[in-house]
Amino acid sequence: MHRLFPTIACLLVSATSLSVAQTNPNRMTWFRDARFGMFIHWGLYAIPAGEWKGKQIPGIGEWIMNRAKIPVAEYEQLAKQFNPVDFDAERWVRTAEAAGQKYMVITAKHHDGFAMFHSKVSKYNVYDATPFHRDPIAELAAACKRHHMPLGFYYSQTQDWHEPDGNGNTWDFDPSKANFDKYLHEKAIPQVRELLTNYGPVALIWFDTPRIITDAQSKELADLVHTLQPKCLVDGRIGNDKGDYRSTGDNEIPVKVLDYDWETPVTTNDTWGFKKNDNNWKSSQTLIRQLVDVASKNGNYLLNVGPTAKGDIPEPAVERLQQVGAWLKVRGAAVYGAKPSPYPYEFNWGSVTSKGNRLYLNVVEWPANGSFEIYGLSNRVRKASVLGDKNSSLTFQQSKTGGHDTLRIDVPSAAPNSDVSVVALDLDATPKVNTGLVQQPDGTITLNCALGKLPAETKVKVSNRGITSGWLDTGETVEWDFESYRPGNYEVLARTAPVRSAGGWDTSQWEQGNELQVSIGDKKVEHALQNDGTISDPRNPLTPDIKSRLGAISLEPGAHHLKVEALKIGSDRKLGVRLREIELVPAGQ
Ligand code: FHN
Repeated sequence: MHRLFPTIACLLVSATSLSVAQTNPNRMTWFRDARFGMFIHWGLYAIPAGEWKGKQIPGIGEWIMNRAKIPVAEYEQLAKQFNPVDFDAERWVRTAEAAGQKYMVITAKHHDGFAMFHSKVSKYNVYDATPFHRDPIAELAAACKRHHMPLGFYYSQTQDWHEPDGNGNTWDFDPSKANFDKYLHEKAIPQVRELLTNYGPVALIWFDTPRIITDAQSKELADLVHTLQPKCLVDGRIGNDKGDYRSTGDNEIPVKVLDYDWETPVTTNDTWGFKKNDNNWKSSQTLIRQLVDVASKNGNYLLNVGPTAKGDIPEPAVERLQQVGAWLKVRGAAVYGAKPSPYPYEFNWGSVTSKGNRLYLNVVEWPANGSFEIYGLSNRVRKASVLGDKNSSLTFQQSKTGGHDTLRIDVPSAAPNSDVSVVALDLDATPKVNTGLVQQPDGTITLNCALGKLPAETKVKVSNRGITSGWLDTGETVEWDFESYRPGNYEVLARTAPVRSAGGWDTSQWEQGNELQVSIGDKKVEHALQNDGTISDPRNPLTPDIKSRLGAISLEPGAHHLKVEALKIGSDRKLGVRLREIELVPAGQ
């Protein structure tokens, strides 16, 4: 059995006292412009591809060792079979390029502890332990260099199921005996040093699952990276807030524009590492929509592929990447180097990106009636056109009715693109919009918890996706100010989310019985949450929400204040109120 080989002296770089931002403020520029990258999960787990000893193992493919509790001695044997004869680094880079991806990140070492590069630190690596006897990371680095494609390395710094001192393997080793600091200094740090020394300029190191890593250890790692390669970025999952940018949860798209640099890793199907029976591919429309939505909120979209044990990126993934690339070829201006939406909230019809005096309306739900409306833009519009159509010039009207700015654009009745059509607006100056919460042209008023106010003293937290947690007490509240423009009766709907279960997000981890009161001034409705229908969120399709009708309220046009309060926590399972938003929908709509 290969064991940890501490053959390289651990020369620890002394911690610099300067902060990251002070040493290299421009490190982020390329990343901000790129917006779209390729993530590659490739390792020994591609051989079992989700099946062990004839049994399908639930969960993501690269976790098979953990999920099936495969002993190190058995899992190691996979190395002897690893011979990806189809691997062609050039082809992978060309695939990423054709998809319009501007950087690539590959698993140099995942939680299984197997290095996909020629490491001198541990013989448990692709060069020494397999019949392949090549260094795919070196080949990929060379191909990326030829194509000027920034390349980053994923490195699992805490979990290492191959090592007694690494974190996570409880089936071979006794965690109480693990010396994580020894592991960090004898394997992780020396291997990160190899990656940053032997493969040319590294765009970023993608650490993952920080778990037990301490503040000092995260800092030591980040300092090592920045000392060896000052331009190399460190992702947010290094832990303890020591990254150059923040990482969201897997497949998680935040609900609002964030004023810092961030990235979301996203699967093309459900797994990261190849799994032969996972055919739950996202449509190219979903991928394109997510990409522009992420850009509209100031983020980067790192889209994963899981190559097979032979070294091929699965065909359904390649097809989708080509479709995304074809879309970007025409409409990339709305994504690359784009700044986020000036509106803080989401639109039902799509998303907004911006660049200088231009706004891009990225429309998924193209209006059937030939008229597209948006409120709250106070600039003069000089021109409206369909991006990608040189001859396009759309007529439009701007008005100030009922005290609010309305832009109405006459659009063709058929969507210019079946995935996401982009309308470019040339403005008289940089975009100026009403950032308050307002009724939308379709009549709906959406009040997401991420944009609401919580009391100064509260146990409730709001996630990136705008969902409350820790709401286990009555009396807790969320409040919003908003403006409505149309008089009438409105249905009051609560949208709540289940808790994640072992199998992912499903509605089994949701419970009814919590009772909410919604008040707008002296008008009130109250009702227990019941399941009136499941809605899948097109931005986060893996995560269903549940709609509950709470009653109806009449509204006059004007400024309003809405408060939602828990009157009863009827929760036996103590899942609490997982409120995402209150929606007001014109009655009968
Ligand atoms: O446990 C890993 C998982 O295998 C995969 O690498 C993802 C990618 O973001 N990260 C971890 C879970 O969040």
